[in-house]
Amino acid sequence: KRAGVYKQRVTSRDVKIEDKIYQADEWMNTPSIILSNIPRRLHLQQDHPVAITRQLIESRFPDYKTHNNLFPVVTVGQNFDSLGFPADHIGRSRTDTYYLNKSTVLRTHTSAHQADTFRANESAGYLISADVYRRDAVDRSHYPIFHQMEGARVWDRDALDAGKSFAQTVWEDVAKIPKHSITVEDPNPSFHSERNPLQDGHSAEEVEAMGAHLKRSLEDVVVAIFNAAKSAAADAGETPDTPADEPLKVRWVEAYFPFTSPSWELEVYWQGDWLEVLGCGIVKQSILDNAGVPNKLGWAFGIGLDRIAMLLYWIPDIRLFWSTDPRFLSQFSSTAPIQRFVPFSKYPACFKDVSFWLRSSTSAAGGLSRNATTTSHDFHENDVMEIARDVCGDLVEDVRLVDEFVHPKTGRRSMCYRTNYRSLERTLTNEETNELHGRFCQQLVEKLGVELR
Ligand code: FA5
Ligand code: MG
Repeated sequence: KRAGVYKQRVTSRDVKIEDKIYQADEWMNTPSIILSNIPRRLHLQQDHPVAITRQLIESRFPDYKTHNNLFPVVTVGQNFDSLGFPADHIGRSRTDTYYLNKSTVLRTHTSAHQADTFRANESAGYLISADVYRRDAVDRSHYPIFHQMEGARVWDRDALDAGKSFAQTVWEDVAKIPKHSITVEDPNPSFHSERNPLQDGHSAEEVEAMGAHLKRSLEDVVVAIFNAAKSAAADAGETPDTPADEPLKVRWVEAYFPFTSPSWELEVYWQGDWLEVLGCGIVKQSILDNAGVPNKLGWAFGIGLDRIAMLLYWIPDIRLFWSTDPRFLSQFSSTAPIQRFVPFSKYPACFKDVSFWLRSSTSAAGGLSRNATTTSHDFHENDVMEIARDVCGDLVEDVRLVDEFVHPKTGRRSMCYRTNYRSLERTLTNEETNELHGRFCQQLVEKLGVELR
């Protein structure tokens, strides 16, 4: 047994997800708490804030074909290979991605459906909204299941009107996008030979035009969202941190994705900070070539719906989306104007620390597990996060590393994590938090082989 690698339910057995059965193998690392939430599909739940956010964005792309029911289990080929992820990309590791078996994962992003959707070739533009799954930190803005919307738009080089260039055709479409008057910072050139290169076969004029269409389309989305948020803020009355008349500020920054070039991210200035809301870029031509549409060129974006919904409604904790409490759900309506979420009373926090020695790394064999820079060879923080989720479900608000040191003589590494136990719906009893914490510590020992201090 490989030391410390978090191997949960590694025995060969069937995993049933709705009406489909998958054969698990030693790559299986998806806990039942994740599997049991797959049917929720919050982006389709009537009057759920994630669904309302999806509908608001869809309304800005009236001619795009929507796909909202794509199944979350995909192949490694769909999630990574088809998009040009290198074989050693960190995203492929079992510390970051939920596997059912060596070749089957829960999609980590909606881009997993890009190649298939381009291949189906049903429309010039499409939108895909779906639940996505990532092993990640535990805090108020991260949850192992969240929702993305993928969007893409292509133009056919072989189907241009007589006498019109590709770039002219695209610029005419740019002119159809509603104008806005917000402040957009976009200090970088549209592409850069080293940092953000053009692809072979794409001219500067073509990429300038598609980049403009992409950026104007997404600025339009952000304007629609923030206008809705601002009128909700105005309804709620001005507060010092949220002046309703504060102008919206957005900026474009250079980015990198294996499946687009050039690539950008859009950030929004919100409550004193720049917040990343989406990634996008010019689709890699190899993806369109492999999808049987080599004559098409276009752009794609991926936006986090939960994050947008949190901004739109002022939802303070991402766990709330999963609540079935009517005090939460009754506050949202797809037909009424957006109104700011009114938190029901905040229940007390309960902090508990756990300190432990990591297993010495001499027994680590490498291989499947990846290493966080701050930890020893066979330890990954996401394993701690997942044990917390597994034991505590939504009763854990936050888990963070508060101390770490290496013993000067033995070379062993000690870590201390602080867990905040808090329910969104009620006050937890002392017995309950003690019991949760006890089980959390015990699972750390059993699953990670650490030694409690
Ligand atoms: C992607 O997932 C790319 N597939 C996006 C893309 C699509 C790029 C098409 C180019 C073309 P990223 O991991 O940055 O990229 O996630 C995209 C968005 O999802 C983020 O900007 C953010 O809004 C949201 N997001 C990412 N991680 C989380 C998380 N843990 N919780 C909530 N939202 C998240
Ligand atoms: Mg990102």
